[in-house]
Amino acid sequence: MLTDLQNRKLMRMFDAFDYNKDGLLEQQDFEGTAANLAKAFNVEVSSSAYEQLQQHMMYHWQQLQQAAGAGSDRVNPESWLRYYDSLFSSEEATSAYLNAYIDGFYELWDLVDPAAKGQGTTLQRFKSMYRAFNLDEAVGEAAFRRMDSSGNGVLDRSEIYQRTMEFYGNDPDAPGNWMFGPY
Ligand SMILES: [Ca+2]
Ligand SMILES: [Ca+2]
Repeated sequence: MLTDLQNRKLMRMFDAFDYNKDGLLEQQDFEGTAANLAKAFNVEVSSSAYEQLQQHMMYHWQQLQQAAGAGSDRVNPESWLRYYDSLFSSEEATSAYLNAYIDGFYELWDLVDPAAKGQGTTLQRFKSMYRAFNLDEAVGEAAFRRMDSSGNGVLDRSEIYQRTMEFYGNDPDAPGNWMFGPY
């Protein structure tokens, strides 16, 4: 059972992905977010990176659609929360999910921002991601500073893993709670 804290954070994430703000997740939200990511990172619309980015986001949508929406073309908040509740049924399941998620996240960085290949989650990249989600960049910077526990201006893989684990977890004071801003 998800706690109130987990529900609030997961709904922040839901809202970030709900590009057209109609309270449901659909394919067009993922297309819109892909287009926004491309814009935030100056990826040209006709490039192969753009096409890969669209495919990447479509893959995420299809995974979500199958798992949470039972094949429906819309995912509502209740299904979204139920999906995460079942994902976190065991520590092993959570860890397997997170590792795959973070691999995808790192591929995405290097796809949209090849100039900084292998640099992980820099402040600049994090702020651009916030912009792509139509979130306030200043809030993104504050969130990043909280989450960068080593203070070196980069969220490296172990920090991302830890912060993401915290985002899905249940510690009210964990810095990872800030992944998508105030909650
Ligand atoms: Ca939507
Ligand atoms: Ca760091």
